[in-house]
Amino acid sequence: MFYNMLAPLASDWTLFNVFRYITFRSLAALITALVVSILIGPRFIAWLHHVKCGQFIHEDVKNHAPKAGTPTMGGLLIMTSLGFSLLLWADLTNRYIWQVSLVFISFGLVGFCDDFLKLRRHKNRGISGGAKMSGQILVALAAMCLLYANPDYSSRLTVPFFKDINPDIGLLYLPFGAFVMVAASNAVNLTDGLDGLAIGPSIVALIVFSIFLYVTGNARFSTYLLVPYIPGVGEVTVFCSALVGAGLGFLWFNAYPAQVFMGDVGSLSIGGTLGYLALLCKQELVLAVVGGLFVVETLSVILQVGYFRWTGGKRIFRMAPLHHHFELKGVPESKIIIRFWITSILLGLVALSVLKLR
Ligand code: 57M
Repeated sequence: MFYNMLAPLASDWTLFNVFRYITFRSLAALITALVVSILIGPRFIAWLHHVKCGQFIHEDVKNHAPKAGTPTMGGLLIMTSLGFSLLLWADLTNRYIWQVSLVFISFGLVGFCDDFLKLRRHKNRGISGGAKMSGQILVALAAMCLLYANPDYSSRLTVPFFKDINPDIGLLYLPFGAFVMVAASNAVNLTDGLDGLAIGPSIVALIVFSIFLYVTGNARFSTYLLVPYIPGVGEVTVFCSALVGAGLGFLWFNAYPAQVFMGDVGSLSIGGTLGYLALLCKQELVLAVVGGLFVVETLSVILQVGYFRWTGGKRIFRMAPLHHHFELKGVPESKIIIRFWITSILLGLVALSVLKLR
């Protein structure tokens, strides 16, 4: 709103020029979302308690018992502060801002239905796995159609560290892109099992993608760093920064011991959006590096379930996803969380090196 209202005044008052800069608005968007979520957080959590959004806790991990009744659906707090910040600082005429916001809201809606039913039904039963997956696929395919129809987006893949390898996968780019989004959405959801475990690495990935998006939307930087130039997409940096702010504000309350969980409304929306951001800056494969922690958590589940079926009941890990394995080995929750964060920061730095090493 500020961009659309104040930037045109720059011709009369040069001071208003700052509203044109993506960097200035990104910083402002981050601070706004962070402050808003910290300010409204306590009331919001009290409201979640009031409407009985307490989390059902499984009995198989004993040290989670004290978490019973912690309100879930904190993703709505992230959504509110993100929306407020975007309305103030984003260029509301930019199509990518609307696309990425729609992706965020639509994945969030699928998660909301699941959370809502889990709370209202007996024994934590949400929507069926099939219905949830269909919802995610539908949203992802719709988003991919928008990208595919956009002449600025090619169906070529960017391969990290190899500037000359750009395979064109043609129409397969549609299902491939949808897979990236759905996989990212579920991977973040699987990781969301300890306080701050999902939001920390998500923030790291968002910071990395905000840098990629800024470069991709800038003609000079993209030419210098040999990444595809896509006009207009740099504005999504403002979205990423606002989400970083909203995520940090959520972490304020989700930090161990958590006062609120994000719920599927938070994990599915953040994960699906991370997938879309990777597609928007044409760094689809870099997502597997920056989101390496999510990949490892998901692989631990695939391996565990596969091995369990193959051997008729044996396990590789004490329990999957991987964070439960460490918990059952007696590693304190806060230690697991911090170590996972450190790993994700390292992976974020490796992902950023893609910009220069090729
Ligand atoms: C949801 N949800 C958390 C919270 C959060 C196939 C199988 C691996 C699926 C997997 C699964 O259901 N994963 C997706 C994970 C739950 O958190 C809620 O869910 C939202 C995210 N969707 O926002 O609302 C619990 O996680 C804890 N938590 C925190 N802090 C947070 O900030 O402590 C969450 C957020 C919360 C809270 O305790 O109640 C979850 O873990 O359920 N299933 C599992 O992960 C289960 N693993 C399993 O069954 N493993 C088997 C399989 C692979 C055959 C095995 O290894 O043998 C475990 N889930 C739990 N206990 N809770 C089993 C043990």
